[in-house]
Amino acid sequence: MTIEIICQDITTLHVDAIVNAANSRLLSGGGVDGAIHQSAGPKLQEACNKLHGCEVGEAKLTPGFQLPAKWVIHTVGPVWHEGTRNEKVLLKNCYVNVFELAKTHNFHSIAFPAISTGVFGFPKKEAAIIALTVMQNYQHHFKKVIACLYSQEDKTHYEEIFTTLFR
Ligand code: AR6
Repeated sequence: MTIEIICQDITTLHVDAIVNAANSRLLSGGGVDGAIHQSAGPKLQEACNKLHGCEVGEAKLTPGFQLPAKWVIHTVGPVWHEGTRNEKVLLKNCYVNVFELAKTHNFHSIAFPAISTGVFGFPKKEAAIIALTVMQNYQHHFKKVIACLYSQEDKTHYEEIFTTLFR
């Protein structure tokens, strides 16, 4: 099985690329973004500053610097506004554009956090369905696709949704 669902700090993973749930200015924030910048060191922000921001749903690449991951793919998830602002399509675009970028660079292993489900308030179930559906569509291009959750509860939730979608 190419898709692995794990509960771990994404900054500890030895993969080709980890995905950052960033903001549109690519300025180090809180959550997983803050953790990634903290572990990568200040060169990550310098690299981000050269990218001229990132639109919601887009994906941009930097090195991982001091991270065990070689690369960071930054994407900006939508802020949840009760589903009134095309949030589901925008979240899908994040996963699709990250995978397309990863394919271009021939990455073999990639790990995603649950984009938009923290500060940005996207409902976890809907976000998991979108994430796992796109992962399923792209997994054959990769050796390993990791859904990296940050609590045991979120991991269990993902596993249940995976089972209902694909088994
Ligand atoms: N490893 C894996 N997952 C994590 C980690 C970690 N170290 N830390 C948090 N999570 P969030 P968003 C999970 O808020 O909702 C930032 O300020 C967390 O439990 O990081 O897309 C940015 O600069 C949650 O499930 O991202 C943006 O302004 C998931 O990561 C804004 O937050 C996403 O939560 C982006 O908000």
